[in-house]
Amino acid sequence: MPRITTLGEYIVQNQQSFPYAKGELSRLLSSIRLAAKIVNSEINKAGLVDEIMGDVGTTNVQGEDQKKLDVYANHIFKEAIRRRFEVCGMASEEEDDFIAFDGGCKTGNYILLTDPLDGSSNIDVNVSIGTIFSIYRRLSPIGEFANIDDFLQPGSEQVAAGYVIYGSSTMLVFSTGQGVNGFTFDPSVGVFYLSHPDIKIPDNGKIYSINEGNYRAFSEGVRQYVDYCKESDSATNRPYSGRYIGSMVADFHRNLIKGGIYIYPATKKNPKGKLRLLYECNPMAYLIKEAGGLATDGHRDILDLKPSELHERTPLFIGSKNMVEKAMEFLKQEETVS
Ligand code: AHM
Ligand code: MG
Repeated sequence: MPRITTLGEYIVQNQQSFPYAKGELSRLLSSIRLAAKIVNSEINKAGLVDEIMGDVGTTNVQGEDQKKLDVYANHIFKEAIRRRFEVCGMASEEEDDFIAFDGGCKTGNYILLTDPLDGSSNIDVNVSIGTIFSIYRRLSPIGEFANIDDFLQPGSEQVAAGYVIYGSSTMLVFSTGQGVNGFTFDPSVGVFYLSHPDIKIPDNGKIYSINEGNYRAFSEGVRQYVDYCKESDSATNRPYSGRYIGSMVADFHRNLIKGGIYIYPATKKNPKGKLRLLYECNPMAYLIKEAGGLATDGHRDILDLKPSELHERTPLFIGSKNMVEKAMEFLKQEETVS
């Protein structure tokens, strides 16, 4: 019988191999675990209670309607990390500006960026949603308040990243730079168990995930790649299957396990795409790299992009290595033609 490992045991067993290995990152991961459990419990009730469903009546800084659970998840993650003092500052999709924690500024060596509830348009229809997080070492001196430079680091500087998927099972999937591990939550005992050790994404997959309703607004190269996915070719297992949930965490998670590509490209209306570099693309790019896959903006490695603002967006091509490389070939041809 295989040995069962809980997330708590995993953190204790592996903390010596975590970057900087002083126990701080372990405590921070424990805070995320706690917040994930609380948010999970609330999400599971979403269909029952009108009070926690629907819009809260406000918009976030990017003009999107905020759902009640968006705001709730943001609050829970913020409070879970604020109270532990490992984190000196946090930025979130749901906050206009970054937050510098008073307590954490004296002791916290880390900063955290998060999309507390990604795919939130799916909340009201009982479809999987997720929390995404990204962790860096601070650049500002300890004792001072966190500043914007702490948050505008390239993704290559991340020391850990992960997501929680609230799906048919709830899972916490994360990496501290030594591969990707997935933990499944058993709600009857309130414990995450290591269910998916050392996840590797296949180099080739059979799934493409893109909002094809925007087809006419894509560039010529992206359109040609989508057409390529639909062509018949037994040598490359085409046509691929189109799968698009509209929750990046869920689309990403499926493709990570089965192999596939997720694309949110530039469109005529949104020349920088839709997804946010700092708390959506960078953490997923960090995970995919650790799992043996690839993440680019169509031309450059996502992890090499130097952010210039907190809520900046970027096109994203992420997933199985060979599929992402193929998509990039089409974008390159488009450049040489134009
Ligand atoms: P959100 O953070 O406001 O939920 O937006 C991000 C989501 C992704 O999870 C998803 O893949 C994408 O937006 C869907 O967008 P669209 O409806 O334009 O295809
Ligand atoms: Mg999001």
